[in-house]
Amino acid sequence: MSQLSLTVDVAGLRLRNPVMNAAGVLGMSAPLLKRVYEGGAGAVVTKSLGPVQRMGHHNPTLISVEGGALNAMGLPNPGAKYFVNAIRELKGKGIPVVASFFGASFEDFSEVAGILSDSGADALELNVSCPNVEEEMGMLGADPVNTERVTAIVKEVAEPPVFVKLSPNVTDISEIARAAERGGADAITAVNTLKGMAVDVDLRKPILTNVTGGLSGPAVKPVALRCVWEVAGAVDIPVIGCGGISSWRDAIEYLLCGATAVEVGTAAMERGLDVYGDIADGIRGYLEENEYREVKEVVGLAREA
Ligand code: RRO
Repeated sequence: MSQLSLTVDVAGLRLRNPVMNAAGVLGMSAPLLKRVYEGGAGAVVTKSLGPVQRMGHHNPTLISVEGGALNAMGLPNPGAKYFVNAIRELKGKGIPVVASFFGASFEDFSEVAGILSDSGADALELNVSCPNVEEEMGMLGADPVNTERVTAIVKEVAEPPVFVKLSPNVTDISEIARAAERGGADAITAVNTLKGMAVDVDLRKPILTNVTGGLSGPAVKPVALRCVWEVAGAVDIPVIGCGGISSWRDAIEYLLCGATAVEVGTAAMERGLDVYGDIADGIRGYLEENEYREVKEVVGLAREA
């Protein structure tokens, strides 16, 4: 029998394999997240939760574009308090839960982190990188001082590890990653969506009601991979890779660049929930074929020139 293990440890969070769903994708209810886990994910990540219920932007909020999808959901969510029961339900089934969250003020970030910490979530993912809202501090993570401050505020109240999810829409992501690390981040998730837009040539108007949206899917992979490369070279905490992963090969590229685990979003919309197990199986096959016994043996190998 093979000794091979897909288990990974992300800042103390032990996962049966390194593949999670990306926040926002299928993370709106306990039954959907349970299906993500049954599809083979190592842990599930919730939609970003805020202090109060939000309806989000008006439709259209999600469209297909060449090479991926463009979304401007606008942080629709039921509110962190309301989602606590869903988190407990998942925990009751033995499913590791990463609770993604945001705030419209520093006080909000602290309050929501406290609620989600008390819910028993296994990790918190601090979203400072939503490209689709302005007044709600979506892009707090464009600034290193704010990133360090909000991370420190959240760390004061959070019991479980805190992953800080960064934006690719910045000049120097390494600087922001180092700021999060200084604030006490336990891991960095890199990256959120790339800001983009699409125009309807017949209506001669932007397609999304919000005008701009976040680009995800295969088109963003080279950019997101470069971000992971830079972040992994800049900090000593684990990095979770996210952006355009739809096959085990994509996932392995991220691991080789220094990611300890990965998140998959858009591919699940196209391929269904088995994509998580398929990618995990593919990682297993790669390790087997190359005679590795643990995922961590390949993490960062492309960096060793
Ligand atoms: O809800 C959204 O519009 C959204 C969020 Br919170 C985010 O972090 N990233 C994204 O592409 N969309």
